[in-house]
Parts: sequence; C-alpha cells; structure tokens
Amino acid sequence: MATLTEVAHALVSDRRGVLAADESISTMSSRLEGVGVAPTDENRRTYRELIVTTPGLVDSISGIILADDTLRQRLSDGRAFPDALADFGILAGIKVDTGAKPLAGAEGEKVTEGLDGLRERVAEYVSMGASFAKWRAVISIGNGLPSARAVRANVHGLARYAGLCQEGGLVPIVEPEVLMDGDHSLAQCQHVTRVVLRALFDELALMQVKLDEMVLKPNMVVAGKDCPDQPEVDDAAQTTVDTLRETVPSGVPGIAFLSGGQSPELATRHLGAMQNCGSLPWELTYSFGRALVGPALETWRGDDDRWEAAQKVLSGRAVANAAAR
Ligand code: 5MM
Repeated sequence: MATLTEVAHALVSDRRGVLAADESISTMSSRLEGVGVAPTDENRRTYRELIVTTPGLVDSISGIILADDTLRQRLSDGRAFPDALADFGILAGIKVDTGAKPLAGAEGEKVTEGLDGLRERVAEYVSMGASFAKWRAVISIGNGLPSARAVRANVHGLARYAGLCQEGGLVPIVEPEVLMDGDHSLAQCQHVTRVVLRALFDELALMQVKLDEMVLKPNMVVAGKDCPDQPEVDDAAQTTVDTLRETVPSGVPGIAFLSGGQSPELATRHLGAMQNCGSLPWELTYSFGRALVGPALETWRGDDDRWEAAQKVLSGRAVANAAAR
C-alpha cells in the first residue's frame, strides 16, 4: 500500500493533474439544469460515468475528486466508482467539507464546515477506496474584506481537516480559494492571497500537518472578473509564482490550481506560462473543475448520441493541460 507521501507525489507528478468532479448536489443540479438535463440522482450518476470512463484520461489525470453521493453510486456495469477508478489507474478522492456557511459576525463572509464526525467519515472513505480528500474554503475580496476573523476561521478549519485526514490515511488537498468575484486588481488579489497563504501555513504548522503528505490547491493570482484592467497572461503567471515562492514551503510536493471561473483556455494558458517562471521547488499542476468538464457538459447536454463527442472534448482539455505543464 502506498504511503501518504507517495500518494501526494503521484497526484502531482508525470505532467498529470487532478480533476474536480465533486460538485455538491445543489451545484451539480444547477449545472445540469443549465444544459437542459433534469437534476435527478440518475442523471448525476450518468454524467459522472461519462467523465470517469473517458478513454485515455489516465494519461493526463492522476486523480478524480468525487462527492459523497458519487462515491456510493455505481457505473452501469455494476462497479462502484472508486473501484472503477482503480481499474483505470486513477486515484479516487473525496470532498469531505459540508460547504461554506455564513460566518457569525462577519457580513458577507463564509466559513467552511464539516469537522464534526470527520474522523469517522475519513475511516469510512478509506474503507471505500479513497486515497485523498479535499476541503475548500472561500475568501472574498472587497469593501474591507476579507476580515481577519474570516481568514483565521477558514485556515483553522483547513488545518484541522488536514490533520484528521493524515491521521486517518487520506492525503488532504488543502484549498483556500480567494474568489475572482469583484473588480479588485491583480495587486489586491496578490496581497490577499499572500495573507491567506501565510496564515494557512502558520496554522498547518501549529496543527503539525505534514507538508510532504499534502497538496495545496490555491487560486491563481488574477484580477477580479469585473476589473477593467485585466493583466496579460505572463503578468498573472509571474505574479502567481512570485506569491507562491514567498508563502509556500518547499516541503509541499505540489500545487494544483483551481480554475475559479476562468475560461478553460485562459486557465490552461496561465498554467503553461507559469512553467516558464524559473525553477520551482514544487510541481505546479491543475485541479480544475469547470475548466476541465465545462465544455464536455455543454457538448453532452444529456444526449446519448453526444456521449463520445463530450468525452473527446474532455479528453482534449485534459491533454491540453498536461501539455501546458
Ligand atoms: C467541482 O466543484 C467543487 C465543489 O463545489 P461545490 O461544493 O460548491 O459544488 C469545487 O470545490 C472545485 O473543486 C474547486 O472550486 C475547483 O473548481 P474550479 O471550477 O474553480 O476549477
């Protein structure tokens, strides 16, 4: 059986990345409805089957993050999702947070919940074949945000989660996402990302989380979606790498970015540009959700006749990101 360090390295090595298919039931339902598909358990299952059975995915995808409902579902051939992933040579991951909820006393800010009962859930997920986990915290920029208490509460949750996962036998993917919502500048995103990552690694150290047994999943440093002054790809890439060099210890095996609402093409271009920013102490890879699966979902639209076309589109995005690495 692989050690947690080996799993962490396997997730980020060989030019491969992690696919995030762990949309909560409510998010997945609205994505399905957005393409005219009824948001039923069976349609969520079918869509996830389309993703994981995409031919050749193993060449560019090291692991797939699943949601709790998918982990308990089966492919049409009867195999449980984690077992099928193992057959394909892909590691199974599980989203273990229970979502971002309003933070008391902090208007407009959220704290991610899910620590209650997590030790027991980790044990169950390990018994079902999961190798790694994910927990996402969200930080907003704007109107005096983020507050110090939102940053503190969120990094505390991430560090407690990471410790419980390592204790129970899962590699934690630690995801502090500084959101793209708003008109903030590249410099503001850099400042907030730096503050959050510094606070995060302080808290991880306090909780004695082992850096070589985790993967960091941060936002890229980009300007807010509504900022009129959008940086060039090379600027955003260099600023992201500079920020990570300042804040992320070299003991972390790899950094796997979220896409955060960037177009699939732009996320890939940023990833590619970062590979030219000098030698780095960690692997830099992708753990995109929308930027990997969005175009495939748009292609499929619930139509069986478009199944293969949708898989080709997903495969194309995955190969493009592996090539960008
Ligand atoms: C796939 O979406 C994940 C779960 O989101 P919800 O719980 O809100 O449904 C999400 O955490 C995702 O893994 C990351 O945000 C990365 O996805 P993007 O689309 O930003 O690359």
